[in-house]
Amino acid sequence: MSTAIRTCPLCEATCGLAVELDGARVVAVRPDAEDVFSKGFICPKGVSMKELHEDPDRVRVPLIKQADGTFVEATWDEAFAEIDRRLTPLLEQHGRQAAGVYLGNPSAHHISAIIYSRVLIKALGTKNVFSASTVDQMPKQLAAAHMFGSEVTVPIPDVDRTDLFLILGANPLASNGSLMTAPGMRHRLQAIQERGGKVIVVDPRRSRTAQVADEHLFIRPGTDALLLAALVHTVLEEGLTTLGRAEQHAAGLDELRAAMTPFSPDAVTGATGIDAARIRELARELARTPRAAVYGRIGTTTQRFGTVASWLVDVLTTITGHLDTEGGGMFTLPATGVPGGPGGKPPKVGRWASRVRGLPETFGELPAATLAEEIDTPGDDQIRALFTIAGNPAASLPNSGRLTAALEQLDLMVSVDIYVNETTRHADVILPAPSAMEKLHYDLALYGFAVRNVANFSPPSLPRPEGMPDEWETLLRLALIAGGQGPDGDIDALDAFLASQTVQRQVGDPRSPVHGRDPEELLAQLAGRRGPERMLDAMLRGGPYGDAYGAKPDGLSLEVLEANPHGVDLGPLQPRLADALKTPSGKIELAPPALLGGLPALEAALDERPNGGLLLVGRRHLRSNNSWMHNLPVLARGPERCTLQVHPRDADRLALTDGGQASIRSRTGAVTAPVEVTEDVMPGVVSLPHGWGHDVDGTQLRVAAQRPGTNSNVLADEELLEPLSGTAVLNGIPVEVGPAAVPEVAGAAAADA
Ligand SMILES: Nc1nc2c(c(=O)[nH]1)N[C@H]1C(S)=C(S)[C@@H](COP(=O)(O)OP(=O)(O)OC[C@H]3O[C@@H](n4cnc5c(=O)[nH]c(N)nc54)[C@H](O)[C@@H]3O)O[C@H]1N2
Ligand SMILES: Nc1nc2c(c(=O)[nH]1)N[C@H]1C(S)=C(S)[C@@H](COP(=O)(O)OP(=O)(O)OC[C@H]3O[C@@H](n4cnc5c(=O)[nH]c(N)nc54)[C@H](O)[C@@H]3O)O[C@H]1N2
Ligand code: SF4
Ligand SMILES: [Mo]
Repeated sequence: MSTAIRTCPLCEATCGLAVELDGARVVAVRPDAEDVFSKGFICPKGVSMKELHEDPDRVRVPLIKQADGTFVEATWDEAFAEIDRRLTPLLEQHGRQAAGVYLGNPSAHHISAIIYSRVLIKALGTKNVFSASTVDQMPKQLAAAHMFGSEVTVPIPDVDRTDLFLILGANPLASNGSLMTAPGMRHRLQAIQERGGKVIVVDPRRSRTAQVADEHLFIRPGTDALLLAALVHTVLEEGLTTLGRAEQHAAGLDELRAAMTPFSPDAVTGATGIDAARIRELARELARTPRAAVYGRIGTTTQRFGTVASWLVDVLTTITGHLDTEGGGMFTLPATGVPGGPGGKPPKVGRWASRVRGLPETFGELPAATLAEEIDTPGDDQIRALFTIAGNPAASLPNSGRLTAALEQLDLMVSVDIYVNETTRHADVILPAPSAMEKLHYDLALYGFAVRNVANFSPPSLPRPEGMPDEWETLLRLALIAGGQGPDGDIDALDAFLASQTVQRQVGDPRSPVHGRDPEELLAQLAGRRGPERMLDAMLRGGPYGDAYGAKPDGLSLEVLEANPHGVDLGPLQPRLADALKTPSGKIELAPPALLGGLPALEAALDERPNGGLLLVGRRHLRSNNSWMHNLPVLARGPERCTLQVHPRDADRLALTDGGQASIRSRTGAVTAPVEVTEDVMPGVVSLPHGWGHDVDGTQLRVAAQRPGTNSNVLADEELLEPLSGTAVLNGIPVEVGPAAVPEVAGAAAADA
């Protein structure tokens, strides 16, 4: 028996796991009590890592689709040869834009995918790049880029030191936090209350987090930007503005004041459903509490005013004196961070547009909601070959019906994935990744959004099965094929080139601690490592806590992390505004013109009133993970989770009964779902979780298929986009609901359509 210590890769909380092993068999997964960050917290999904590793449905060898539509097992060489045989002539004939890529959520959690899918994209040379970002956090990144100069400079709520925590559209007790890496949110929220502080939740549902909060305010879906504007308005109007550390850095306060004029608390109360006096008092509370943090997540980003709402969250933080201060919104300094300072460029947006709808690119990506039309609309540069990497777009993107049909139309589809699911069943070749237990892990992205500065590296806990390449090797092989070097290209040469590029960048950066050093000397110090290990070592050693390749012997390197399996705590967040700011002006832009452009539409929303129609919102459950962990018995058991929550008043009005079936209809489709009558949703709002609908043909998800649920993205409309960031409106979808006549059949038909 032995114990392997590793970080859970399943959500953003980065909990420490202790994996008990008997040889190569996983006996159990327990919390790592000594983890410097999670300190023994884990959730049921962490425990399910054992079942995930053992899941007989998990794909372990490459699969190639036959002419009759069935998959057969293939060797890795056969699989890569097949991809080369089909991709290379396709790109020659139709050009580089004929390839598309969708990067799914787990690819943000795995260092291999973060680093090496970029290499594949570059090798493909396509602008048709899509990811989960535009059904998720893109508005926050866009707002941050305009205000602070970089899409990763997002203020993180300093939960461990705050005394007033205003949460909008997030349910960290179910999601375990997002763009706020903080394992054990329940304890952290409790600690706020124990030190006399307060948690306030704004949500159209009384979520688990709302239930433990000191106050919960129901808000009409999609109106957070109005509420936030009224809070900003009040602070400015009542002379409560304090900039604190932002004082010498803030620009645009006058423009902001002028822009906020229409949004008084009295003006927004009718549309938001929140009492004007409460809005005024909340603004005062935020302004007078020395340590207060404002945080908005999915409910404020995947909605019609996502970017304006995200901007106003950070504006509110700034003008109440809480930016860059303890207990407020602070900037994490991750161990792999790059030096900041002046010399910023404007946000990289709008450099190209999508082919069909002409929607602008944001940070190198097109709106994921346009993927279907880019495949199904004939013409030059139509997507004919699609790569999905750790993504299940058929379940996760709006208008699943249309996207599902589009996937069938592709000339070639390659999926790097571990299941045959709603998406990968359409693939021509499925290339599996090793089990999470067989991979190294470092949260390259998420440690940049953590509530403490931490670093934790996990080596593989188990060896990979014979012949199974690591995920980064698969991605590099695909890149070599895409670059025209055939299925047997030299991965190691490409890998060495990438490492040398990284080191060149470090020595060429005047702000780097290794500026001007000899790149060969640095590379020699990385010798003996390959792939993501070498890249990570380079980033750590050239990073803000690094050993500067030997120049600072006490500094971090991968070796130091290897010697500290429970992680290295680099301390609480520190003020670092001047260093973090990267705008061209060197200022915090409180009123960037691009974001002001979102205000006329917001002003028009002031006149909206509930009209008897229903708005659909989503929700998450602790035992579910987006579209893909429903095949694990330990998580799947318990009550039905894919239910339509309806307020009793609406249930009465619509003749819906608890436990009965409802039919839910939008512009794009119709599904049925079991009804859960509950006062936990506000009248006029219904809630259905996403990521379900496992009853389609051709998947290999035996456990999930037993209780498939219904795919809420049949209802989400690919035409409803937040205009500034191209993010899909997944919350606040107009729907019609009634009792279902023929329950099962209607749901299956719509999801399959
Ligand atoms: N209606 C509605 N839709 C939503 C949302 C919502 O709130 N409402 N949320 C949106 C959000 S925030 C997100 S992030 C997206 C997520 O949507 P996706 O980007 O589609 O990600 P997941 O649903 O998590 O699916 C993960 C995929 O990765 C595979 N996978 C798991 N582990 C690995 C691995 O180690 N390697 C590889 N190669 N593959 C792996 C799984 O089998 C699965 O196919 O959904 C979005 N869609
Ligand atoms: N257990 C579990 N954990 C997860 C995931 C999962 O699927 N399951 N997914 C992961 C991913 S990919 C992400 S991005 C994060 C997301 O993390 P969170 O943002 O915390 O996501 P949710 O739990 O969906 O909480 C969103 C809340 O917004 C509310 N809401 C809906 N519309 C509105 C609105 O218009 N205004 C306001 N104010 N609120 C609204 C919903 O009722 C819901 O309570 O979670 C991650 N963690
Ligand atoms: S909270 Fe997230 S990181 Fe922690 S154990 Fe659960 S799934 Fe894993
Ligand atoms: Mo997400």
